[in-house]
Amino acid sequence: MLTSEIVKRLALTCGFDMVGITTPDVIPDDKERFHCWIKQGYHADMEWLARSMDRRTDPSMLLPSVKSIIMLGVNYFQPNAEVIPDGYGLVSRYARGRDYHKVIARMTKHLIVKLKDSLGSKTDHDFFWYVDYGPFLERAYASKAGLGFVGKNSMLINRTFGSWFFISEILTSVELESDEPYSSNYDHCGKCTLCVDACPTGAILTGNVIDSRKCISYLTIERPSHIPNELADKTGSLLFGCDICQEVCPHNKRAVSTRHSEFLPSAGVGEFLDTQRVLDMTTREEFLDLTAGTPLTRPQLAGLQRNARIVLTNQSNKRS
Ligand code: B12
Repeated sequence: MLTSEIVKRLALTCGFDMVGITTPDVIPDDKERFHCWIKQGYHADMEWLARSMDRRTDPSMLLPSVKSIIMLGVNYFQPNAEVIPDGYGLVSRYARGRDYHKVIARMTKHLIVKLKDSLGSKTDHDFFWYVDYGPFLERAYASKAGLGFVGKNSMLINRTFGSWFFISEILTSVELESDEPYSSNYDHCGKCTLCVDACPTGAILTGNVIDSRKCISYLTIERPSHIPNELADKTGSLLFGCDICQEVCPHNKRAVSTRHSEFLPSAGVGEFLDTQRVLDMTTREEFLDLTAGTPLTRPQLAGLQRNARIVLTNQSNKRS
């Protein structure tokens, strides 16, 4: 027999830092919030988000036999160096080491093997997993499974780890005891507006909502085209991704460094990249030599070079 207690013990032994269990019902408030977000155009060019609206808000469309969802968290926090050297661009923390999709996929598959072992080799129970890219509202279900609450910056914030953690999930036909959700009628941010005030482009809106069209993370990672000057001017030395709304968050004062060496700068591209080195690359091979197996493949060479040019311009404007 597989109990919630066994699932949690196995998840921790597989390297997960957080685990919570919840039921797979549609969450009407989150469905509504997601639909409004798309209707407002806050998803920018990420059309794939609008294409999967029904599946994204109803887990039974992903796995018809689903009875429980195991929500998992992996801490990736690491401190920053004091200063960014001139001519270098900053890589956000989540992207400095190996690609978390790959690292966490491995951990999640390992956990499923252990869960199946506990049920016996002849089990006909279903297990289905995602990390990030599946049509699944990860923060909504993770909050329902007790992993954290949604802050004004829309990050899921955990009492122990703050918001510096990745989320993945296993949908299963096994019926498990659920955890208590984080209370949604208590406002954990209170009157604090540090993240809203610190966002250089004003991307954090009322109602714990991000307008991706202005979010530096979107602009430097997902946006396929030119970044308008009025936004590019505000991205400073940020070459890939943005951590500003998490860095200023008081809940992140308690952050503890990750125990996963795969996410450390030494395992990937590092904390800073020499912008000239990025601009000097001419072939896909050179680009992959630098970025293969890391999240930096996402914007491709042209996108990374666009960001590097913006960093150089911003640094030179700052000097003059
Ligand atoms: C699209 C996307 C983006 C977009 C849009 C971000 C956004 N805020 O929506 C962009 C490219 C901008 C982005 C940026 C980042 N992302 Co991103 N992204 C996603 C993705 C694929 C979908 C998010 C989504 O559906 N957004 C639409 C909005 C409406 O949904 P939502 O933010 O999940 O919010 C829901 C709930 O939180 C809830 N909710 C909202 N407000 C409230 C208020 C209350 C009171 C309650 C109870 C609930 C509630 O309702 C919403 C709708 O159901 C998820 C993975 C996934 N499959 O979910 C990762 C994900 C959210 N990203 C993640 C990360 C790490 C980042 C970055 C930190 C990366 C970086 N350093 O640059 C930034 C952070 C920017 C930010 N402040 O959100 C992590 C977040 C982990 C965490 N602890 O929260 C995720 C979960 C990926 C993962 N598997 O780990 N991302």
